[in-house]
Amino acid sequence: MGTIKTIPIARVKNITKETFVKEYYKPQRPVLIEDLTRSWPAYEKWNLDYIQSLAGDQIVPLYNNEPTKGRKKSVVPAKKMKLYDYIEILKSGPTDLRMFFYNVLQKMPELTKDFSYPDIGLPFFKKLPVMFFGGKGSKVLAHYDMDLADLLHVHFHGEKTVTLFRPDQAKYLYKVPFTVHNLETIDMDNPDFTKYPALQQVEGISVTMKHGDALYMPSGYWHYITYLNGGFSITLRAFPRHPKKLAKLFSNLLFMRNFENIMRRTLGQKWIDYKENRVVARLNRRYSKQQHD
Ligand SMILES: O=C(O)CCC(=O)C(=O)O
Repeated sequence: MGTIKTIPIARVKNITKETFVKEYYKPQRPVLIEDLTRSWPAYEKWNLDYIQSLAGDQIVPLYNNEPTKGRKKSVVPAKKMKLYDYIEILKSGPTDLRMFFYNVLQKMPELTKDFSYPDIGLPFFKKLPVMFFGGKGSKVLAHYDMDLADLLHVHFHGEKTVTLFRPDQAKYLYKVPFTVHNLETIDMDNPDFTKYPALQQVEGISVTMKHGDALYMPSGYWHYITYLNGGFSITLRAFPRHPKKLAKLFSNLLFMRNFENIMRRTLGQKWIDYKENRVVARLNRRYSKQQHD
């Protein structure tokens, strides 16, 4: 067992649009902006009680850390329950139940009054603010967002640690082919370097987010997340404009997930095992060759 190598993230306050674009957006460097949301009504209002009071009756899909097996689709909810009941679980202690990509405009449009899109040079797509919820101890698998958006991710109520990886670090992360995530058997908080030695080479950037902190994650950056206690986040996204990235975005959205689901439906667990064994063999072979060169 071991620990992933990380350096702390850059942190700023009072950042201007010019500085953000020059120092972070253009060079695609992540940064934590500590005071960006202080003027949002959400900074005072948003907590788990408030969300419960607004939308507690909604039935929501919840996901856990169990890998989906066999012929099931790659993303299927573990449970469904009332949002009120789920938030009670979040308040009461450890759980691996998470909710993700909860569409604010469709599900809780009232919340749009409580935040604004900051004028920092990111061309925000205002039709898709989405929320994420997690309980103490829940973990988000290392992945990058398949739409390759630049992300502004703001956390509320509790604390969570986020570890980011530049896109060029993917070669050490045991990415599963035809997905955007790494192997579900890897615990990035306590990785097994005997089974997955290439993880010793990866370099991450780490941050603990507190209520109201805004994290800029550049396009294609990998991230894995551990909730330290129950809380929730909102992600605002800006789509890429470069033709090469747009082509990748469309291939990811139109082709990759459909292909993966067709292969799972037809070959089931054999397909999953084949891909996973292949990626482990390939990365471990390369790692051991590098050690002997
Ligand atoms: O915070 C989470 O639960 C997941 C966030 C995430 O993966 C994202 O915003 O892309």
